[in-house]
Amino acid sequence: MSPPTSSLAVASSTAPTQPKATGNCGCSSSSSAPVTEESVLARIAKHPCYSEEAHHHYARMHVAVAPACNIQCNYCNRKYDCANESRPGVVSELLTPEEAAHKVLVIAGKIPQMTVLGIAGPGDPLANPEKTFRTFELIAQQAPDIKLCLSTNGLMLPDYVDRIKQLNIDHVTITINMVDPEIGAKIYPWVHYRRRRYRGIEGARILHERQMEGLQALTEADILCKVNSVMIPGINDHHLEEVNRVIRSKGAFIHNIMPLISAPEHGTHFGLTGQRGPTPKELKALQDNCSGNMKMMRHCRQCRADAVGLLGEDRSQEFTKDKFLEMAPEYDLEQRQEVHAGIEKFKAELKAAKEKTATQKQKRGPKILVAVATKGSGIVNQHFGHAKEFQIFEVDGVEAKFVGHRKVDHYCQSGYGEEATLDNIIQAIADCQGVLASKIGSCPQQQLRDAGIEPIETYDTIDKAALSFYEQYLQNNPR
Ligand code: CLF
Ligand code: SF4
Repeated sequence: MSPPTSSLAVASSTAPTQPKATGNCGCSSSSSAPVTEESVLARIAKHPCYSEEAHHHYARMHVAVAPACNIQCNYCNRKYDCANESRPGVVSELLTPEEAAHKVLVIAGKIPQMTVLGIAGPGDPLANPEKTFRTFELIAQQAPDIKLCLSTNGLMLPDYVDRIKQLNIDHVTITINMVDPEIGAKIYPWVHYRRRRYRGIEGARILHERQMEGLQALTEADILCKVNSVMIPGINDHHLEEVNRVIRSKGAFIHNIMPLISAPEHGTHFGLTGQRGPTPKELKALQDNCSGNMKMMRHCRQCRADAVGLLGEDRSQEFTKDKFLEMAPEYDLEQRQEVHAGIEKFKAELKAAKEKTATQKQKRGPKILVAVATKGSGIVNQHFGHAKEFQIFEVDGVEAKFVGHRKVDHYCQSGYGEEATLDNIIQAIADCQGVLASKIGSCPQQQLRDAGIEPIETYDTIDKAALSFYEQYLQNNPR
């Protein structure tokens, strides 16, 4: 089995399980069509953020058309992109809606597996409504198969739900870090609303009320809503379980709890005052605690406001403004549909192979973690030394479940292995029992073994390779 194109990425299967939630008042959504699991699956099947499976195969892109913001978050420095959906310390080139549309049409031709256009900054898209909606309008007219996606802090959301619906924007993210304004006051120093600036609890209360109103309105309009929450130890880490319960009750589709990334050089309030982010273990524990309540996103890469490509890769530098303005738009609906059909066929083959393995192996054993070097398509297909991240799978003898990723500096620099980098990689995957890659040099192999991580060279589907490693691991380490 080979992936449909060499540049594609892959899949483990996490089906959405949420039927439409009922509102707080107990009444069900006012949407006329009942939301069946199948219809929701179809809506998210090509969205790499809403579907973990899709993120191995389909790409997204962002256009940075929205510079202004209407609130202040303590983890944001306004010189950079909105940290609600981006890594701090990243600056995107600002585009006009027309430039943005040109960029989308160029990339739709060059990366046909790009299925989603998101607007996520560099400020708040709904603090820049004309530029944001003009961009969406242009794309809807010229590239009708591209899904439209919007990310907002939620302050102005209730005013725009009708327009969002009209434009067929089916995916909206709200960043909700609290449902208690007292906690909110520790995250948001001020909120600018209807020409007035509100500080402290008063501002946080307005933001909270508007976020809840916006979420409820999205649910009633049958728009799939993802909620992002930034986990800030000592401030909202315990509170996020309550946030999770509330957003579920109001109909959010998926919850993405992201770690605070905080460093003094970012110049943010939290960075300068020494507020730490959570450890991977703390983040996973919170995600695990919330996962019984609703579908959790664990594959977010906190990308840039001008991100391009699969979630695990960043091709934005291939499409800087000076470059893409020189390129001709090559949007070709037929060619894109052919590529998508190839991806769907490959996904079906992967699924069948996975189901076959699962029926053969029915006894679940103790769980172990395995790190995987992959360029996508659900295959172990990357050299250990070239990996900029390792995907982490929890394996129990029956299935290999994606549970997160660890970013690393790649070990192989100009053809030579870097010792300090290898130490950092080993630290990043220290809780894994094995690492799977298409090639691993003899030197890193030895050091990985010394650290208790078994190196495995293979080129196979992740499921098959991980389950086969599991068997071997249990034979060598009987419990
Ligand atoms: Fe972009 Fe966000 Fe839409 Fe995705 S990103 S606007 S929902 S298309 Fe995705 Fe990036 Fe995480 Fe955002 S990985 S930061 S969740
Ligand atoms: Fe920064 Fe985004 Fe918060 Fe605005 S909403 S202050 S741009 S992180």
